Amino acid sequence: MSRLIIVSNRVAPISEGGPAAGGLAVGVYDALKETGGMWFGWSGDVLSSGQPQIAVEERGPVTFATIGLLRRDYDQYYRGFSNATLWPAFHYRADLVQYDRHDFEGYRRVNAWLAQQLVPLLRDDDVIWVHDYHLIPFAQALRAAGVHNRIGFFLHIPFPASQVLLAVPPHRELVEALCSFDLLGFQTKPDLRAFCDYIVNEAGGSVERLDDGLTRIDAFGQTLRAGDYPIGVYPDEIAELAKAGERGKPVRTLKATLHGRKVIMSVDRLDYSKGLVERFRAFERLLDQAPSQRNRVSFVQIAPPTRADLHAYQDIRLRLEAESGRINGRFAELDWTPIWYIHRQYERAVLAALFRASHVGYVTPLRDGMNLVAKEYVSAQDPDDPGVLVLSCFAGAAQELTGALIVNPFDTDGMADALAVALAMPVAERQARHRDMLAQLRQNNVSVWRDRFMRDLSRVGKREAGASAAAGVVPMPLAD
Ligand code: GDG
Repeated sequence: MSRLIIVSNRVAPISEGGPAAGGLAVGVYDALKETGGMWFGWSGDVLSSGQPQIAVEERGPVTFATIGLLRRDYDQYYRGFSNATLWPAFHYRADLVQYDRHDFEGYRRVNAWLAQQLVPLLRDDDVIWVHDYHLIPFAQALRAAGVHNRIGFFLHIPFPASQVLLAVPPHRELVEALCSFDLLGFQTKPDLRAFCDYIVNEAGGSVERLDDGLTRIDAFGQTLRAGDYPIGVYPDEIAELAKAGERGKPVRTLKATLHGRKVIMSVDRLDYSKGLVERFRAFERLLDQAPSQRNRVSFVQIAPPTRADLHAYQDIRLRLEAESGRINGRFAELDWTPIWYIHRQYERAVLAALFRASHVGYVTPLRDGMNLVAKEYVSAQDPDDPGVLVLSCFAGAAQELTGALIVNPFDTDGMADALAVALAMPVAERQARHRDMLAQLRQNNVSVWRDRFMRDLSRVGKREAGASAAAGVVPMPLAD
C-alpha cells in the first residue's frame, strides 16, 4: 500500500484518543495510521532569524514533520497573500482584498521552499494530499523539483465565481498552478462549477463530465480531474461527547443562569465571513418585532479570536462589540441579558454539550466552504427533543442539511422570522427535520469524505516524467 503524505499549512495537534482535535484532524490522522505516512507543514513557530529546520516526530506508523517560518515569510505568505488577499476574495469580499505583488512573490517562494523541504522525505510511490488555499502552488513547485507522484488538492473554502476571482491580480497564475495537481476536490457542486466556468471562459480550457462522476479538465497544457467532496463530521462521536457533558458544570451553569429561558447558540471564529454583525441585527429585529420574546430567549455567541493581527479582523471585533453593547443596552433588563458575546475558546466537549442544551443553532455565514459547526450542532442534539438549525444558504452545508431552516443572511427580516419559527417549532417537526439531517451526516461522515477522495486520487494516472516541463512550468525561487 502506498504511503499517504498530508500537506497542510498547519499540522493539527493530535492528542491520541483525546477530545481536543476536531473531526477533520482525526479523520485525516486515521487515514495516516491505516496506510502509514507523514503529515508535513508549518509548526506554527515564527523565527526572527536563522535557518528553520524540520522537526520530525514518529508516532507509530505516522511521522509528523514540521518546520518554522521566518518572520518575512510569515508576513508575506500567511498574513499577506493567504489571508489578506485569497481569504477575502474566495469569500466573495472583493472589497476587502489587499494585494501586494511582493506578498504574492513571498507566497510562491514559501510554497517552493516548503516543497524543497518535503522532497528528500518522499518515496516514489507516495500519494500526496495537499490541503487548502495557502498551498495552491505546491504541486507546481513539486513538479518543478522533479516529483511525479500522484498529488491531490482539497480546497476547504469556497471557490469564487470568475468575476470575483478576477479581482485577485494573479488569478491566472493561481488557476494554472491548480492544474498541476492530479485531482482537485471542492466542497460543493457550486464551487466545482465556478472552477469549471473559469477554465472554460477565462482560461480557454475544456471540461468534460465523466461516467465515474468526476470532471476531466484540460487547461494550460495539463489534464486533471476534479470533483465535489463535501466534508463531514463523526456525528455519533459528537453525540456521545454532548451527552456526556449534559450534566457537566458548563451546562448546569448555563441552565441556572437562564431560569428556563430558551437559548439560541452560535460558535464561530471571529471572522468577517461568518456574518456575525448581520446575525446580531436579525436577533435585534426579532426582539423588535416580537416583544413576547423579550426576556424569554438569550442569544449566546461564542467567537474565539483568530488572525487578530490583521486589520479586517480588528475591525470586525470592534463592530461586534459595538453591536452587542448597543443591542443589550436597548433591551437588557435587571434579570436578563439578551446577547452573551463571549470572545474566547472552549473545549470541544463543552461546545458539544452547549449545542445539545440550546434550542436553536444559529449558523449564518455570508460565505462558507462547508461550516462544520452546522453539522456538529445537528450531531449533538437529543433525537427526542432536538434543537432547530437556522442555516445560511451560503454555507456549503446548506446543500446537504435541507432539514434546516435555510435563510439568506442579508435578509434581516427573513432571519428574524426564521428564529421565531424555530423557537416555536413543535417537537414532531423538530424530530423529523433532525432525523433527516442526522441520516445525511451519518451517510457522509468524515471517513466517507476522506475515502472517496483517496479512492479517486489513487485512480488517476500517475504523471509521466517530463510532463510538467512540457506544460512550461517555471521553477520558483527559493527562500533566502
Ligand atoms: C474551514 C472552512 C470548512 C470553533 N470554536 C471553537 C472550536 N471551533 C471549531 C468548530 C469547528 C471548527 O472549529 C470550525 O470549523 P468551520 O467549518 O465552522 O469553519 P472554519 O474554521 O472557517 O473552517 C469551512 C472547514 O474548513 C473544514 O473543511 O467547513 O468552511 O472555512 O469544528 O467546532 N473548537 C473548540 N473551541 C472553540 O471555541 N474546541
